Amino acid sequence: MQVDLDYFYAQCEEVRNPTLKDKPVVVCIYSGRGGDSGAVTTANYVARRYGVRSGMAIVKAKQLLRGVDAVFLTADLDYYDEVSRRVMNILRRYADAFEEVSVDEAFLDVTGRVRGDYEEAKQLALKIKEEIKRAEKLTCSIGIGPNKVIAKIASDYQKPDGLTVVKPEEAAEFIAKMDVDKLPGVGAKTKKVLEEIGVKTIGDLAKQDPQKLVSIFGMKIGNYLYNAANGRDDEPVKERAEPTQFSRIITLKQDAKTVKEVEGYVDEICRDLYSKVSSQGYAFKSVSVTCVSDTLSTYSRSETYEHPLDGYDNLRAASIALLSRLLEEERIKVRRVGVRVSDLIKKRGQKTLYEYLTSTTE
Ligand code: TTP
Ligand code: CA
Repeated sequence: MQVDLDYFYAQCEEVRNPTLKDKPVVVCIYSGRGGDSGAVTTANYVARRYGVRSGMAIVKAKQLLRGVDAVFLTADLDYYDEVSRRVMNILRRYADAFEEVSVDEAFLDVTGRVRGDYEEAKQLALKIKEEIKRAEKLTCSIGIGPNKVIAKIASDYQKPDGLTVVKPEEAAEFIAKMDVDKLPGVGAKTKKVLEEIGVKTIGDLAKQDPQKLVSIFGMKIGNYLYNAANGRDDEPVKERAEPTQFSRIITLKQDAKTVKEVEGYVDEICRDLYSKVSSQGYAFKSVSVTCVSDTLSTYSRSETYEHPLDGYDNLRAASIALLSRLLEEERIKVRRVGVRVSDLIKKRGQKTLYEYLTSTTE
């Protein structure tokens, strides 16, 4: 089951101020550069009818809503986090295994408690929706399916306040007519490559020769695409007790195009991240750098190393190398830059470098 809260930030705002409900509500992050510089995080469905979307410039949203009695609010991320934590605590109780995906999305493995029965799963989903409504006054959309890919697509299928149940035998047909980018993990780039080989819908993708997909995308992604398009996916719902990553992102004082201009920010982020990661006793094998452009598109580059990295200098060097690659390949104006370390390795006590490497490569 996937549970996804509807128009989350904006709905949180409606909850604490119900008089907003019938008006277009737009939740913004202002860039701090004065005026209306900044972006829309999300909007309620009333505002969406006017064309307002996540990621849009605030100025654009104001144009779309000119002459309308609309409400523009500054995002209150602490408040949304607090609501999120309470909702997640409710959801967790309904799951055999629980995976929090983002602030407003989670996977619940309910197979055991409904004994694999889809009707029972549906009743459980209705109960969950009711409880979230009663406790937090929030609506959500739930998708139920035989695996995470189908559940995710199903939760997006009817929104807001939706409930979509897809049985195993219906899975492939349910997704076949959808555009290929409805498949989780298929972004603009993959979509373009697929278009070049004549794939527009998920059904087109399902009919491809899996070998051909592997030759284009590599083993892991090629196989994923082929199986997922056929409604198959065996990724488990993963509990995340231990942290899986550490990250930080900051907004530049001025949009920038070169590594030199962004370098100082990366230093600051790496220093901060490294102190967090090392104080909690982790080393890491993957580093990723993300840039958000002036048009609010997100670009990332990441690298996974054979042996764990440790040390501020190494983190900084890896981040700068990724940033250089990104800025060379994408000619963008950078508005925000972030670094993430993941594939964390718990360091047990003080080990020599040798012990360390052998303990993590067995
Ligand atoms: P989403 O689940 O993508 O969107 P949503 O909950 O606003 O709307 P929907 O009803 O379609 O599910 O994102 C969850 C929250 O994350 C969203 O409320 C605000 C935040 N967000 C951003 O800050 N920037 C973005 O570009 C997006 C897509 C979301
Ligand atoms: Ca949502």
